[in-house]
Amino acid sequence: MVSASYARLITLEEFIIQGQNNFKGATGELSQLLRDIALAAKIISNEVNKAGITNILGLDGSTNVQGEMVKRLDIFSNDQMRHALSRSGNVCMIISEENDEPVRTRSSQGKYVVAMDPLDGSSNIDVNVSIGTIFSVFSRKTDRTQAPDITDALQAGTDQIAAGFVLYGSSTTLVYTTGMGVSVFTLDPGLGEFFLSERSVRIPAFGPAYSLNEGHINQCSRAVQQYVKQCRQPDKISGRPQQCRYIGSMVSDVYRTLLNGGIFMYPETTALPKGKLRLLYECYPMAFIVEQAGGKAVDCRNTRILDVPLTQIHQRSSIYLGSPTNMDTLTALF
Ligand code: AHM
Ligand code: MG
Repeated sequence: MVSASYARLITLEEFIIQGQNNFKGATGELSQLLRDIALAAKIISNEVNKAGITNILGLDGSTNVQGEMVKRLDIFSNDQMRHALSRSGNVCMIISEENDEPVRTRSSQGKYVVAMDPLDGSSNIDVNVSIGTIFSVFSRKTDRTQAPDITDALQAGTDQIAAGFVLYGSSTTLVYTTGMGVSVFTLDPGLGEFFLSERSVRIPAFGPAYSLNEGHINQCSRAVQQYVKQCRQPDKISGRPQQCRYIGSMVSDVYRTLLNGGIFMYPETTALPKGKLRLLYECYPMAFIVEQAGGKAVDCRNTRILDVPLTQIHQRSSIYLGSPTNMDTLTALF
């Protein structure tokens, strides 16, 4: 992506500062938080890229040549994100897929709460499939003079002030929104610098693909079965059947949907009546990003994901997101 002229490229740092300058009353704390996340992303990216060679060297849980126990990458990513988020003192609480309970940082006066899936899709590492980090940022509800509590953790999707994900793929890509559009950055691994690759991403109004674990189709609702059946027929817009594209790694499937359009679904099934994905740190942030790009995101009741109430930090939800036209076709069947 980065070729002859670096001069015209905007670094993540520059972009964050520009955004901060355009926002009256900004204190710089959110900017610092985004920088901290970017730092953790670089460290995780570096480690993910070494995963294959680590396996060859026999470091996956066994003792390595330096005598250290190598942690699984998802634990490593959780630790890196936690360290990064604790650096600046701006985060008072972290909710992670890897931790049963919300974790209070040492900065009890910190202004923000971050929910995250530090390494989503990690079961795909062994087969070299793209994986990612998903995050969601909230302002705390409690007063800064007191310790954060569960009300800080259980916030509404519409309370998110920023959300994003990092995709560790053929390149490392950081996608985020602060509610003013979606921006994409690509890591130049040689320089260790994220450069702006796309600003104000818009999801195509219609896309030619549907994405779900079709192996579960017989366990899905009639609406989903009917939609998939429809996708297999030539559609009115392209005259061709839709493509089925499913990586099984949410960050990758959502990123493709964001850029190329289409629909991504993780429906409720008879085996998983509440769906599989987690509302707080998978569905909320992806829904925020997709909406900011002009798309839609709902659950199986056609409730906007950002309006689905959160009652438990690890709560699951069904999710359907993507291009408005594809989404309207699906939800008409609900
Ligand atoms: P994880 O958080 O344990 O990695 O699980 C989430 C992942 C998503 O990335 C992906 O969309 C989904 O699980 C795939 O599930 P399935 O294998 O059931 O299709
Ligand atoms: Mg996950």
